[in-house]
Amino acid sequence: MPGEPWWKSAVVYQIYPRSFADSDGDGVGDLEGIRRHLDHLEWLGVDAVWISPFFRSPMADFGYDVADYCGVDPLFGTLEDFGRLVEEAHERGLRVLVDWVPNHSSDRHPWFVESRSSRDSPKRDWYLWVDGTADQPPNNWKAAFSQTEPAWTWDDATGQWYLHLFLPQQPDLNWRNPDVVGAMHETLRFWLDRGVDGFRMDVIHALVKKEGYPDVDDPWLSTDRFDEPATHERIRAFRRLLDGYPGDRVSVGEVFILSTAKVAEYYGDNDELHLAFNFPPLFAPWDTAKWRTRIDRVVEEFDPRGAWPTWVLSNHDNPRHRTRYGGSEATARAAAVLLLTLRGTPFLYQGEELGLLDADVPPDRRVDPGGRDGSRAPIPWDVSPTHGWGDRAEPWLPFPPEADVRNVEAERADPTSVLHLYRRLLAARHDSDALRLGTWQQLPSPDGVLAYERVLDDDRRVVIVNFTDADRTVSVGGDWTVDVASDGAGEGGRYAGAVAGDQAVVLRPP
Ligand code: TEU
Repeated sequence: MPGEPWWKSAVVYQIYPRSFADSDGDGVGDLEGIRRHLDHLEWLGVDAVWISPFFRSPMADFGYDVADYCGVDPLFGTLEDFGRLVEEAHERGLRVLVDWVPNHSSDRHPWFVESRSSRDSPKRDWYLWVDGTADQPPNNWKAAFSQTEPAWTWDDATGQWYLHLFLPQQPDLNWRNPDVVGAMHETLRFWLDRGVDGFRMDVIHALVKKEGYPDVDDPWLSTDRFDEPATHERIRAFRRLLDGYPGDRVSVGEVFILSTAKVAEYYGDNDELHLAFNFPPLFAPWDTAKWRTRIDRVVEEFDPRGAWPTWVLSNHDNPRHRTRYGGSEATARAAAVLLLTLRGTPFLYQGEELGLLDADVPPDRRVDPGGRDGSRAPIPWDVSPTHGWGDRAEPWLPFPPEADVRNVEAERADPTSVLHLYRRLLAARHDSDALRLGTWQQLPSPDGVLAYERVLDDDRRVVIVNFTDADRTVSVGGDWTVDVASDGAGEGGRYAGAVAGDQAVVLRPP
C-alpha cells in the first residue's frame, strides 16, 4: 500500500543460522547456506528475513554472546558472504534484518577484556562493576538460564562483582555511559551502511538497570530490575538513527515483559520501537478464551497509540507451537491461519512452515545452557539420508521427528502439505489489502470458535478458527467463498456455514 511502511504488510521469517542450511558440510549452518536457499523463501512468499546472530562469538550462548559486533564468525562465513546474501536477497525482493545484541557482550569482547584488566582501565565503566566481598553478591538478582545462580560474578584479580543478566560469559554493558552509547550506535551504522533493512533488538527493555541495584520480589523474572525511563531515551535515539536512513529501516524489539501494556510503552509516542514482540500470546495455551483475552489486550493497548502489533508462535527460545499444543498437525495448521490473519506483522520461525515438531535431543547431545535445543534442530531439506546437510560431519543437533517425510523436498511435492498451506496463506495475504492492513473486528461465534472480519475499503475477509476437535456451525451472514482452509477442504467452493473440528478458514466474497 502506498504511504504505509513495508514492515506493516510484511511477513518476517526468522533464520537461526546454525540450523538453517550448511554449505560447507561441517554440520553447522552458515551464511552461504542461507544464500543458496533463498529460492525456498521466495517460493514460500515471505517478505523479510531476520537472521539470528552470526557475529564473531565464543558461542557460550550460540552467538548471543558477541565478541565483535561488526565481524562475521568464521563458522558462518565472511563479511563478503554477508554482502552477497544481502544483495541477492534484495534482488529477490526480500529484506534482511540482523539481530543486534546490545544488552551484553561476550566476556571475550576486547571491551570487556580491557574493562576487566584493572579498576583504572579506561573501559572499566563500560560494564557494571560493583564493590563487595567475594562471599556476598551485591543483591538477590538471578541469572536467566539457571534461575538459581546469581546474576553477578566475582572478579578475584580486581576485587569487584560484575553484572550479567544471562551467563557469566555475557557481561552487561553500561548503557548509562555515553561512550558505550556512541560505540553501539556505530555498530548500528556499520550494518545500515551495508544495506540491512533493520534490526531485531535483543532484550531491549533491560538496557539500563535500576539505580542502586535494589533487591526484587522475583529475582529471576522481575522487571523492577530494569524497564527504566532511561532505556526509553536510549531507544528514542536508536529510532532517530534508523529514521535518518532512507528506506524505512525497522527496529523490532524483543521486549521480554509479559504485560502487553508494558510492551506497548516501548512504541513510545511513535518515536521508539517500530515494532515490539508481545509474548503473552506465545505463552497462551491453544484455548479460545485465552486467545480472545490476549488479542483484546493488544487491541486495547496498541490501537490508542497507533502501535502496530506483531504476532509470533514459535522462535529459537521456546518449544515449537505444534509441540506446545500437544503435537497435533491439525492444530498447528489452524494456528497458522490465526497467526497469518490477525492485524499486525507475523513472524515465522524456520521450519514451522513444514509443521516441524521439536527434536527429541538425547542427554549426551544437549548443548544449550537454557535447555532450548529442541526447537533449534536442523531444517531437513530433502529426502536423502543427510537431508541436504553434509556427509562430512553430523549436524550439530539431531533432526526433528519424521524428517524423511517432513522435509522441504517431500512437502513441496505434496499439495496437501503444511508447507503448501503456508504458501497459500501468504499468497492470500498478498492478494488482500484487508488481511495485511485492514481493521479487525470480532464476529459472534459459538464456544470454542474465534471468528473475525478484516476490512479495508471494499476489501473484506472473514476468518473462522475452530479451537475444538468437534464440528461447529458458524453463520457469518451473506455469501462467502473458502479462500484458504487449514486442511485444504472446500477451497474455492461456497462456505456452507460450518467448520470441521480443528479447522480454520479464510473466507472471501464470491
Ligand atoms: O532472549 C531473552 C530472553 O529473555 C529469553 O532468552 C528467555 O529468558 C529464555 O529463553 C528462557 O529460557 C534473548 C535471545 O532470544 C536468547 O536466545 C538469548 O539467549 C538471550 O536473549 C540472551 O542474549
